[in-house]
Amino acid sequence: MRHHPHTNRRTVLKAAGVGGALLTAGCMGASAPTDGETAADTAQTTDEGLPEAKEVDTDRVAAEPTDIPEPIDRSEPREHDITLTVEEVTAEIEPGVTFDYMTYGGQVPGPMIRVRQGDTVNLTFENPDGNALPHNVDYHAVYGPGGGAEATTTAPGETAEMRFTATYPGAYIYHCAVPNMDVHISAGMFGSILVEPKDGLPEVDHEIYLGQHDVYTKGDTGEEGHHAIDIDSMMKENPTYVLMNGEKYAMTADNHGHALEAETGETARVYFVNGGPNLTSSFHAIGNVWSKLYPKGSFSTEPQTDIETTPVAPGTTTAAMMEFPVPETIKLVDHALTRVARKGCLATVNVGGAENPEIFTDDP
Ligand SMILES: [Cu+2]
Repeated sequence: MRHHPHTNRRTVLKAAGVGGALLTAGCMGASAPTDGETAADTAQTTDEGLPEAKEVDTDRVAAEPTDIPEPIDRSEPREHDITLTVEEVTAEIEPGVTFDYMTYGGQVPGPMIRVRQGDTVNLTFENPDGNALPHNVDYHAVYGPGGGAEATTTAPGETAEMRFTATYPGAYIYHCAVPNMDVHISAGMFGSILVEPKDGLPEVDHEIYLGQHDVYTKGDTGEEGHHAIDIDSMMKENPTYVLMNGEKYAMTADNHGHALEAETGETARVYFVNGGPNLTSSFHAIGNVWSKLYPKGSFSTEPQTDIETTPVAPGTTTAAMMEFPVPETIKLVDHALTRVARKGCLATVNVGGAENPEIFTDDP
């Protein structure tokens, strides 16, 4: 899958008009912004003597949907040494709105782990010094206490290790499971582990990795400034944002130029993880259909075919295929559409190529 180039995950922002919270990037629990302080107050003076809005580094948390391990092409099991690192980081939900994320590997969803049924994983779990909170990881692909949560519970500065064998195939979620787990997941602590069946998966031209989750903040949707987590709205399951890959409209042409791209005649398989913590997604591709759907991420049952919308419950990864017979912009959405129109849940795929008027034309 090609996409528009971007420089790197770290995005430099002009912080004019945004409170000092941006200055705490990477430092969970750092001091709150001073009331009334703006970037202009702390602006540097240039050589020309003109004040310039201060440039602030803010981490971009949106996972690159194509930055995933290659499909597996081997017939024997192997071992994997995998390190998963917790990064608490302040980043933008949308331009001008910052939030204290908790992440695996600095991205939402966390890095996709890909193994073959029967493979063994030697996992190193790092909770670096500088983080504020204890964390762990529960893999739904693991037989064992808490899916590994007990073995990996660590305070900042601690590292834990565990080993597991992926005995059953499927697409699974992993997530933080400390006692405050809803807060940690809502702050971004979830990802996917893909356990390929022994015979592998059908070949496709593109693979796309997306994660939805719901975010509850004290601010209103779109209200400029720093947003703290709001337990009240979490209790009511009434999120401020519902996001695809951790940011409002992160995977669209209008936001960081991250629309996905494909050509007519190609195929794609989407891995879609719903972290929740609370909302079930009604996952739909506008202008397309899930030509093959692996219900609830199961690779050991026959796929369903030609499904318009599939429920994806919190704590589930699903896998689904798309074909691209005509050029169009496909919108991948939660079909509870207020979450798309107002709360941020959208990714787009730009399909280029020749028109196919037998299938669709706007000039009959
Ligand atoms: Cu956590």
